[in-house]
Amino acid sequence: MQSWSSSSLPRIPGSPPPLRLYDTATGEIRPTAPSATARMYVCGITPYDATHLGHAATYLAFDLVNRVWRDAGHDVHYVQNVTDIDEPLLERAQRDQDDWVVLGMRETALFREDMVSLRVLPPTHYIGAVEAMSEISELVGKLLAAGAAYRIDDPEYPDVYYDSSATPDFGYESGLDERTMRQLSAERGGDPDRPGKRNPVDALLWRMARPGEPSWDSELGTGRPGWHVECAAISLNRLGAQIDVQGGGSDLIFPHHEFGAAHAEAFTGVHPFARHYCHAGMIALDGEKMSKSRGNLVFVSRLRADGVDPMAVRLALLSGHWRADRAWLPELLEQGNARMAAWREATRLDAGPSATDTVARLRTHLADDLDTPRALAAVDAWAQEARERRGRDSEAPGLIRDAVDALLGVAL
Ligand code: 5CA
Ligand code: ZN
Repeated sequence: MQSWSSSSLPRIPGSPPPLRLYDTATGEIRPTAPSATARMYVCGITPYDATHLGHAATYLAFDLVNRVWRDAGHDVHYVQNVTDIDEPLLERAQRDQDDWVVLGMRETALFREDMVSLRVLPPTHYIGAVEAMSEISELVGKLLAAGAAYRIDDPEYPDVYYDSSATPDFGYESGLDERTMRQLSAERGGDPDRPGKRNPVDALLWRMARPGEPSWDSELGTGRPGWHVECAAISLNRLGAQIDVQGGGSDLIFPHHEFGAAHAEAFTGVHPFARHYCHAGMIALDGEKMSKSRGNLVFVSRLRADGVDPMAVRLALLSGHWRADRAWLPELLEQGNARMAAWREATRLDAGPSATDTVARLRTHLADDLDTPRALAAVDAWAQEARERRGRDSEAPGLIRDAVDALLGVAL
């Protein structure tokens, strides 16, 4: 699929400390240690509705990872998928008498526009499940051949499932007990109660064609893939057996990322699949997680249509910590607007206080598990002094503007 266009990335003098991030699997904040090329896979949207502020917050968090690595001189090989065939997409298309392909393309196009407006750097590869169909079925075939998968004993629909006992340490990513796994599996697209599975949580790899459902020919029989194996195949084939960061929202910790990792590890034998499993907190509206299925949504495209500056949206979302579950409130947007105006005014002055310390603090806070509240406060302090006409450094406003652009993705 077509990715989206990139905004420029000014180079900032000096160098940042290594990026440390919280890893769900170990429960620790640990340094990332990418080689010259950092590898990141971030789960993309299921395009059955427009991008809401929860999605945007998650993609912004990983955009900062991308920016901090680039600031440290790494190339970033970044892959993102589009789940352009899945149950929710088919259900919505049916509800609205829409064609699922057209629905997916329309919402994906809108997502790209939202990402461009928010200045999210584009992935190197932006891949739809449909266009990756043959590589996905190939991986399922290999997992079957390796004995990591099995066909369920159902003469009508002998679907293929992943055997959770195929890797010795299944469960290491989420660290959940069996009961919780089973519960989350039922809530998040799994089918723990289906008879004939070796383990109730075992995840679907290949669903044989049902009447009226879209399907694809493959050596496994005509059908369509399960959700987790899509991301495993798309990632493995572009980023190799081990990645630096697997990203997504915390609703993907289980089963999605647990199974994605297990599929990849069962195939490659390389452990861990991701050196960091990183999960953004959930954005809530009116006390509940913002979600397409609940319908309590604030759309990025709606805000744009209402004339809201996307940079204020960006600042509003970055004002909270990326891992914290947090509420979206209209006040956040007001604060984002005020901050943007203050920073714009300060960086348009002829001179200001020296920017060296502020840039160093900005880098230090971002490297510390993306501590954006403190990073924003560092820029606030500089902007305040500049507006009080303290300091005579004529280079400083330009340097702050460049640093805010490169590191926070905010164009002033
Ligand atoms: N297509 C799959 C991933 S392969 C999927 O989860 N799609 S999604 O459209 O439902 O979500 C896209 C991304 O936004 C995921 O990383 C998800 O964890 C994140 N997300 C969804 N809702 C929220 C929310 N309320 N707050 C923060 N992030 C969210
Ligand atoms: Zn995914």
